[in-house]
Amino acid sequence: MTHFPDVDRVRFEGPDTEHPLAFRYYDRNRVVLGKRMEDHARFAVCFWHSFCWPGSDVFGAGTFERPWLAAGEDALELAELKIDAAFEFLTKLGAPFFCFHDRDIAPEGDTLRESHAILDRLLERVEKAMARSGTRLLWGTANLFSHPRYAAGAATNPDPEVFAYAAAQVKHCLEATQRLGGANYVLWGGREGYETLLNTNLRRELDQLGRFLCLVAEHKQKIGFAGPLLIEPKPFEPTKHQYDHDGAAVFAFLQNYGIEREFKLNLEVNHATLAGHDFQHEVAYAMANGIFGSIDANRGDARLGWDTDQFPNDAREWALAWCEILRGGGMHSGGFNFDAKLRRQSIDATDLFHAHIGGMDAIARGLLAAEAMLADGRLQRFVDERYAGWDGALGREILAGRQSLEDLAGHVLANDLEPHPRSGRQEMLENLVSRFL
Ligand code: XLS
Ligand code: NI
Ligand code: NI
Repeated sequence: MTHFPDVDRVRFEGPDTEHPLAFRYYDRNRVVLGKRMEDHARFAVCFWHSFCWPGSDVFGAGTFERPWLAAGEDALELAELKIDAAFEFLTKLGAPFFCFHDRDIAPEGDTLRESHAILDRLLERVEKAMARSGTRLLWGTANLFSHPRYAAGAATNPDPEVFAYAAAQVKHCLEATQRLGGANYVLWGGREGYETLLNTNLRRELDQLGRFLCLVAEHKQKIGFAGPLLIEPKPFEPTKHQYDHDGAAVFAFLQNYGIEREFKLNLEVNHATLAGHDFQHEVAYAMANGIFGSIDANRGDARLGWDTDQFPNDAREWALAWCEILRGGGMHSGGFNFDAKLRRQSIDATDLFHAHIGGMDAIARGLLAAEAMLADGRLQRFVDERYAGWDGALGREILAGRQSLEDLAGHVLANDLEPHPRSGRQEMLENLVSRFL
């Protein structure tokens, strides 16, 4: 049985092809800076938006007709159908990875024990599909935000019984991720935040979240899960104020609880936008602090202030992000997860292909541009020269801590020194970037 009869395996045909369902830039075996494109980008398809979300929004019902989302059918049979459809899609698209929440794969049972059992059983089907297709798991995560029990948060809930329930769910999902050979495990603080301080004890909630993350790190060590734990920052939505605001806030939080070496970041483009940052900033900040982990590659809309989860299409943005990634040493265990939704009117199953192909091509094109920019070297040289003074005698003395405020005052006053401003050349540099696109 096929769920995508209109599409065969998606192939690379180059920039000039007229075929709408072919790659123009993503050529998985092309070697870029000593590595195959596939191993650089490590693309992943997500279960939740692509196979669980029916095309609903706050004003209206689902618009997609997907056999595996049919209402009133046997929930387990539908779950199996969904797994089959997802792996047919992954195989035809040629994406090497997928990502899932526990609840994307398995419907919730009447008790947690039952939910665990349903998930374990369905994972057997997932394991077989992975073996058959050669698809790997980029990361797993527990859904700690959809069920009404989590309305007031999971770890940051005022009720410790909810904390315990969330802990049990994460324990099971981390172990399931390990069972599937997952490369990372993600924690997105879905409702770890608040709506109003009128009913919130912020100090307590921060300590609860810190304790929760310590427990997850301890369990990871205990079971020997090999990949990194990743936190996905987001400033708001669903709560008005999420604690994991952005990369810098998460890093400070982790340091406060002494666990900054236990976690890295899963950076989402749309979340960076919501936090008021360029995505490139979030990547650079994470790289600078040794906490870069992985990427959720969905973009927002410049005028809409929410997580529109659109597929990426801006190669320039990706070229700049790739420069930071490549300079920082590459993706390691991370990858590019399409945590992205079709638009609600894109109702055909084939639209899933158009969306992912476009996203993979935009990111691949960005990679090729970044390769050329790095090989050219002018951008890097400009920055290096701009800071060259810090490699000179004065700069090194300051950074080594051998200059007090008095020393520095003496240095300037003794010779009446006046520094000479130099142009930052922003427009020239922007023009230079354009030449590579
Ligand atoms: C929501 C988040 C979510 C996480 C996984 O905005 O992006 O999809 O990636 O729980
Ligand atoms: Ni995400
Ligand atoms: Ni998001």
